[in-house]
Amino acid sequence: MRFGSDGCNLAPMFERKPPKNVFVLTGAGVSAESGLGTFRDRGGMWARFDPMRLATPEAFAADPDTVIDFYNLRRRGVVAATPNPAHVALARAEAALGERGGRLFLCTQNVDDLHERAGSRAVVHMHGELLKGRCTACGGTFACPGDLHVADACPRCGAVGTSRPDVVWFGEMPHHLDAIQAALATADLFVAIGTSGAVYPAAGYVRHARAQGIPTCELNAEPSDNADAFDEARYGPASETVPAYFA
Ligand code: BJW
Repeated sequence: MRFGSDGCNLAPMFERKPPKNVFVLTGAGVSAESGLGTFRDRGGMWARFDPMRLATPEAFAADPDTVIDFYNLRRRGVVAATPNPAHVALARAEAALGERGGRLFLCTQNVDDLHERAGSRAVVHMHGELLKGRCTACGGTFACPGDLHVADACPRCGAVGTSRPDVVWFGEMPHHLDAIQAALATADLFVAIGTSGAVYPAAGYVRHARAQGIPTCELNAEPSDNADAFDEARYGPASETVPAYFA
């Protein structure tokens, strides 16, 4: 990894002090080239389906079967997908930073497991994980590699009819917010990859980073909604920009 050493492609920003604690925020764009649809691109998920009927607790309460079916379909897509060079580059960057006593904090909004399958060790899923179910009675989570059914019994407490996908819907509190805030507070570089900057609180993290005076960079197919908050931007497919940035 040339990150901060001679020939570093981040020079001159890091000539004097290479980044040690890198905060990476990923979104649907990082998995687009693995064949998983994004949400807000033309033809994206929320252009075809109404998120208020599929991705809110109210939608689930009103029509659990439709919501569960939507996520069962998505889960099958995730299981069939494979990581792309962007996922692999992030896993390598995590290992390389770790070897020199640093840390890459990988905060993903994605509910797929492609970062893990590419070799990333510590992935923080702020919007949950599609391959897990959650019991609304005991709050426990459980592995869910196949279809989920509303009538399934919770494998932890045995309650029936209380299972839901372990994903974060609009109006719900994202997961791991304390760990994310702590990592943001100690980061010396913030990189956002493949996210439109449309969904909060994640979309606000770049401004936290800016307020701390650390460099911020976006790697995206096109300028995001908050592109003006970044010091640097590289536009193109994540499978190319991410390996080049972390080379
Ligand atoms: C490529 C590419 C390629 C394509 N290479 N790039 C202000 C503050 C706080 C909250 C709010 C607020 N204003 C409004 C809210 C409420 C709401 C919100 O943000 N609404 C907005 C729509 C306005 N937020 C919430 O409700 C959140 N909870 C919450 O706020 O709790 C209270 C709270 C208060 C204060 C502090 C903390 C908490 C919960 C949000 C849950 C989002 N859930 C979803 C669904 C998850 C399950 C599922 O998968 O179905 O999460 S919605 C969807 O959007 C999904 C994503 O994780 C999320 C973000 O989308 P992402 O990843 O950015 O995808 P896209 O499609 O938008 O963008 C893809 C990008 O990639 C594009 O730019 C492309 O160009 C690019 N791209 N191909 C590189 N090959």
